[in-house]
Amino acid sequence: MLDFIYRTGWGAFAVMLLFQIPFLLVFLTLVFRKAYVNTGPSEISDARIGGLRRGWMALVIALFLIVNLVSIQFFPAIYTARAAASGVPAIDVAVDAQSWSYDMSRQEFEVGQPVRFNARSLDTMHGFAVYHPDGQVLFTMMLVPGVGVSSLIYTFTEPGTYKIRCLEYCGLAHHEMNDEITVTEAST
Ligand SMILES: [Cu+2]
Repeated sequence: MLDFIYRTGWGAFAVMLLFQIPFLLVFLTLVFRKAYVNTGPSEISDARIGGLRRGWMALVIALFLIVNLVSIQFFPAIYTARAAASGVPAIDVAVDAQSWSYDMSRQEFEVGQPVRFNARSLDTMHGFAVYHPDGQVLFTMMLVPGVGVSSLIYTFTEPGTYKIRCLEYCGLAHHEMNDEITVTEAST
């Protein structure tokens, strides 16, 4: 339903406005008041300023904790650790990225089957990003040459054809560096 905010960029635009406009308005109001309305020393007592400051800090800390606690489950390291701890064996897939293609040991999976992508780059910096059939990025890995294999466990929840794209600029044919994964309904 909200896919258009990912596809069209309106989501990013709205976030930018959300961050810019309220802060700009508060800043301009304060500057205007101090410059033209009340040019004398502050009339607010020190105690009240201290209270405002503590309240503001408490709000910032609460927001920080809430945003992190709610979103942490979407971190690859967290869902990979969860999948590993669940006891369901993951299927290992070797992914070798090389300018400008991927060599994968397997490209067909079933819904609900944890897949451990063991990816590395054989030459320069590459990305390994998996896209949902509707266009959203599910996860992306940055493959740095020389650091060995990076692993991530992902469990597909819907059948379809998933696009893979490189999201690290890697040379002239970077835009051609893509592949596909096919996910089918669970057979059991
Ligand atoms: Cu690339």
